[in-house]
Amino acid sequence: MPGSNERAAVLAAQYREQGYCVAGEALTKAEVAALLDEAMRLCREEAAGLSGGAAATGAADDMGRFLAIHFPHKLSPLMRETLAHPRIVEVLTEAIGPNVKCMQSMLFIKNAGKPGQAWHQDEDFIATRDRSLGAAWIALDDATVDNGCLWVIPGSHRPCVLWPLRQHNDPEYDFAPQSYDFPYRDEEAIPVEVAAGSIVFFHGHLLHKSLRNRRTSGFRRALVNHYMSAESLLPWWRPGGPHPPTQDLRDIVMVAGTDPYAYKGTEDVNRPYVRLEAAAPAMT
Ligand SMILES: O=C(O)CCC(=O)C(=O)O
Repeated sequence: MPGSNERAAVLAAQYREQGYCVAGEALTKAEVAALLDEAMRLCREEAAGLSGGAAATGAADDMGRFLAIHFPHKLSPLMRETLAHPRIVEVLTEAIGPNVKCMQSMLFIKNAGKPGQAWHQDEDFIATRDRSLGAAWIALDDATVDNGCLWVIPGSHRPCVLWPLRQHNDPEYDFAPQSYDFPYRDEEAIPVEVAAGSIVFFHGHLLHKSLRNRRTSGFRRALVNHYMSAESLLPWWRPGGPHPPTQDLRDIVMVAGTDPYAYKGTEDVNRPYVRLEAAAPAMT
């Protein structure tokens, strides 16, 4: 068995080369079960009261009526702790650098029948100044082609080009805009099927998408956290702020190393909200 340094170095090399890598069995069954309990609690006790949540239709105890909850780490101490899970930090510090901050989490519920998200690159939505954005996508259920796993185009991060984005009407996907006019064919895309407890790491320029959950019952849940180098400022949208954003958003959580901008302090401005398949909140 490789040590954690060796294991992380191999994964980070894949991340750099292919734009993604998979850490299998990264969370224990008990850790996954605790996160699922917490996901259930958020859906039962918190989601309906969040922005976007009141519009959800369906039974009040049905977690499947929400497509996703954004910023769950602001509602759940366990999800906040998970931002800095050792299996995440060991890979990010190899792939991004020694000083890493997190600015976003998303809890995808994706019940049977719910849509996926069209081709996109995360740096379109969270622009870093040094192209250091990366995601840790934690599978809370086995993710397969038929329940809507991630699809990626390996190597598509390499040119570091952000391809054009447009709205779409494809019912396979939710409202989030779609990248188009990129020089890759659909045949180059591969599904990333993983077991619950695995973590898929992917680069902010990697083209990726997910399809509809085609099963007749059951969820495809994932907790997705976004990270970047703490050396880069984060000119990200803030509630009530200018468009395009000009300031350094300090609504961040350090997960490794030291923060060169610690003297600025931190802030708590982004509020958790619910994402439904058709509603269009300001961010994805
Ligand atoms: O999990 C999904 O369905 C989509 C996740 C995704 O595209 C992302 O986190 O950027």
